[in-house]
Amino acid sequence: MILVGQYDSPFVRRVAVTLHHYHMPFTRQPLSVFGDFKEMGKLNPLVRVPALILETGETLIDSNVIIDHLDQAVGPRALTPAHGPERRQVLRICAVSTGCSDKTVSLYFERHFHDQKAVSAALDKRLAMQLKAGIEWLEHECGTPWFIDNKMTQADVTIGCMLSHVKLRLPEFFPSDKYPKLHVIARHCEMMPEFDAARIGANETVPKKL
Ligand SMILES: N[C@@H](CCC(=O)N[C@@H](CS)C(=O)NCC(=O)O)C(=O)O
Repeated sequence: MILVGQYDSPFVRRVAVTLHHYHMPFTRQPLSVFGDFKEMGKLNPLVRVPALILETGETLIDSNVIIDHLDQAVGPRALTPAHGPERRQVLRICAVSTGCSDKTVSLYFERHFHDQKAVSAALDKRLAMQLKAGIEWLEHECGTPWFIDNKMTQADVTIGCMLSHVKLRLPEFFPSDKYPKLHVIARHCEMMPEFDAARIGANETVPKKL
């Protein structure tokens, strides 16, 4: 299998961590949605990462779709429970966490690709409020040592990847003196070998201009 995308994307990274956790071998093509626009467009018309190219040649897009496929392949070892209230709980937490990543990407791009005076103050404020509310909700719902009881699930993987991305792009939204339970999850995650195997490389970044 080939995982396409850079690890500065929390969506690519949650797929990579999941693949490592399941001990599924893969290689990576760290294409950029900016520098490799044309090549990416052949894999996903929306020019978004991640994509996963299967041995059959079939290409899966969207981290949720890819993880659903990996979960089916791995069976009872899946990080997302197969059914019932436990599954709905993990999926709800993942939805808020990936939503936080969506808001982080939007807010970062709004600031990064505009001159200060061209940034929409109203949009900036709205995105900031949504991101803050998402992180606060997660802190409120969070258990210990893992989000749900004492077992790592896809909720933890997704939150760990979301928080490392927030720290990278918009660190003021995850200060060290707030969100104590989420800081524990973030620390636990980054100590795991599957997270260590999916660290962001020095070249995996966003260009200055579109
Ligand atoms: N729902 C998608 C979101 C993917 C996504 O937003 N990827 C970002 C990278 S962090 C991207 O490729 N953005 C480029 C763009 O939309 O132009 C998923 O879970 O995979």
